[in-house]
Amino acid sequence: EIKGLVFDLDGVITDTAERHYLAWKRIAHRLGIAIDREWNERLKGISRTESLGLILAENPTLLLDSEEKAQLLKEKNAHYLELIAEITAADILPGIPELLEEAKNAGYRMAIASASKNAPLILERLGLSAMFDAVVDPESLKQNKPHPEIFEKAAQALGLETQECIGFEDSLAGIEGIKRAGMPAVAIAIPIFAEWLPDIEVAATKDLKLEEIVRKVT
Ligand code: B16
Ligand code: MG
Repeated sequence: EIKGLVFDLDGVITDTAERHYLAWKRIAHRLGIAIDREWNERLKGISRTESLGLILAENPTLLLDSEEKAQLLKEKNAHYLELIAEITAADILPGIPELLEEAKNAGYRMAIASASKNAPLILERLGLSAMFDAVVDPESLKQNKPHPEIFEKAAQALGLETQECIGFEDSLAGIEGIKRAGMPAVAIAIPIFAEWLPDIEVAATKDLKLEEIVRKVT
């Protein structure tokens, strides 16, 4: 029986994925590396440090020391914080407020499993902090997505088995993590799949229908 819902944040609850992309694009551009939206798919759900690693790998002749890398990480986050400075409840993705409300009323426990260290701040700005019973601290993880740890911890924080939860993700790394955790997975707006397939696919958050999703995975 499904008793819990575990949500990714960026790209699922709110469109911060686009802002992460814009912030990274600026950093990449400065390094003479061109990235586009399609290339950016691989950064979704990936930690800040690992994201920089993937960008730098695009130009192996660039050799940066750890101080320079730390500086770039700082700049990326500063730029990202600028881009999210003005977000409000109006930036919650279409259909999400209704979905969360319906789930809450139906008694589902809900958690956030986001790789973002900015997740608590963003939830606060969206006015959604009280909606969730748990927010996994990404700093507490030994392994990042696509490892299942973050989803296992989310279920644990809700006092549930992973099989009792449904995971919602907009990233390939996230879908893999959810499936490896033993949870049914709902993919939102993911253009291509690799090895791990979701149980349900929707083109956009507005297409998420809670009852239908729960019915399909049980
Ligand atoms: P931060 P999610 C992830 O959040 C983003 O998808 C990814 O693009 C970002 O680099 C990562 O969080 C780390 O974010 O720099 O704010 O700590 O999709 O797992 O909610
Ligand atoms: Mg995401």
